[in-house]
Amino acid sequence: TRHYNVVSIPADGIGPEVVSAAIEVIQKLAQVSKSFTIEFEHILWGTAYYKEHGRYVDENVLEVLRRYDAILFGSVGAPDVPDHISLWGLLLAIRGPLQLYANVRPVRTFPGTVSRLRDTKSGAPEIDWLVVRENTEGEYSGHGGRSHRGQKWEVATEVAIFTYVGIERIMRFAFSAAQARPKKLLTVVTKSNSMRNGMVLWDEVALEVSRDFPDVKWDKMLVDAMTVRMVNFPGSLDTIVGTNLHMDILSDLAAALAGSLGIAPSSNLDPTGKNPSLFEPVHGSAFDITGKGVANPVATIWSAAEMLGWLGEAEAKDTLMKAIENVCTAGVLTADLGGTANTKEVTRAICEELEKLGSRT
Ligand code: NAD
Ligand code: IPM
Ligand code: K
Ligand code: MN
Repeated sequence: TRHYNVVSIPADGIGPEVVSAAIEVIQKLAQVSKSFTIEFEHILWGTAYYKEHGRYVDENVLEVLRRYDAILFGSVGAPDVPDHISLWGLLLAIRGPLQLYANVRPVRTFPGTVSRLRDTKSGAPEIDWLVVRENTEGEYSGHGGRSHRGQKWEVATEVAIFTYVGIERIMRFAFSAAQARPKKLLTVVTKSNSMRNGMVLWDEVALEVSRDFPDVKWDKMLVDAMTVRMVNFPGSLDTIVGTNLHMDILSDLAAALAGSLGIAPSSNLDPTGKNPSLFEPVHGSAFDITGKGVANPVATIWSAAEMLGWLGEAEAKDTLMKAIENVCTAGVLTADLGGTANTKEVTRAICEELEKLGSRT
């Protein structure tokens, strides 16, 4: 049996609730599959840590994280700390410096969950997309500044930085991800009509990289028109790639169209394998439901399944995905999906389903 050491950073809001649900499920999976063992170490970086120590993470944050095979993350952000402080203090202090440049966000309508599109007259097919988000540069470069603070003539800049190296590596990742899927279809999203520098470079690099993937059908969309296509012609899309900010926005839209933000997973990958990759739900701290025990744990459980797949446990990942789908089909759903189950009930149902699936093999 293979063994993995994973660091969990539950952090803020519903983060601890959904991360502990995912850990419970993963340990059950390890128990029934018998093909791997896994140990979770918890690091309590987050807003409570910040209030005590004046910083969100320890100074040797990268060195600490590199001791593990993977990172399971919850959410950071609290009502009483400005979001740019908390996010740059913790999550964005990891994604960029660890060069987790590919943020992969699969979006699927599960059986049993109600897609926002399912009952439209267009006969919209179910959604099955792979959103690939550039995760280290662009609008999130952190460059910019403010001058004449507090004056009527104050100027603030937010500089989007796009590099050839940064675009080329995410484009190559997206083309090969598209190639590995049955439809072999990639849509490159930009805004190269109004943004005449970085976005034009994105278009040029897409064309260049496409020549190495002759079997991938690809097209280009402007991000505004893309929102319409996602709603009206969801079946025309498969793999989607775009900038850090554009895909941040479109992945929330995609999650809502597929059913709920509560089921949307993400992998923050270092495809070179030099650094541990980070897995987390797409959603945030969800202040409105924190502490109520009603958060949907599926997004984090699915993220943990992606983590197992990334670590090489493809069979265990498939078993877990099957268990999640069966539980959804059976109607054990949290309120965001129209159900009445709470976090613990969904978690327990998935664990019970794993026992059933395990005893059949
Ligand atoms: P959010 O994702 O926290 O919540 C948006 C809405 O979705 C809320 O109504 C919430 O209740 C609902 N929701 C989210 N996850 C859910 C789940 N698992 N089950 C059921 N409902 C769920 O977004 P927000 O309100 O814009 O952000 C709140 C805080 O979280 C902010 O501080 C923000 O910066 C932070 N945030 C962090 C991350 C992250 O750590 N990766 C991601 C997004 C937002
Ligand atoms: C996400 C979140 C983060 C992002 C925020 C909280 C910084 O919205 O992971 O989608 O914009 O990347
Ligand atoms: K998150
Ligand atoms: Mn987001």
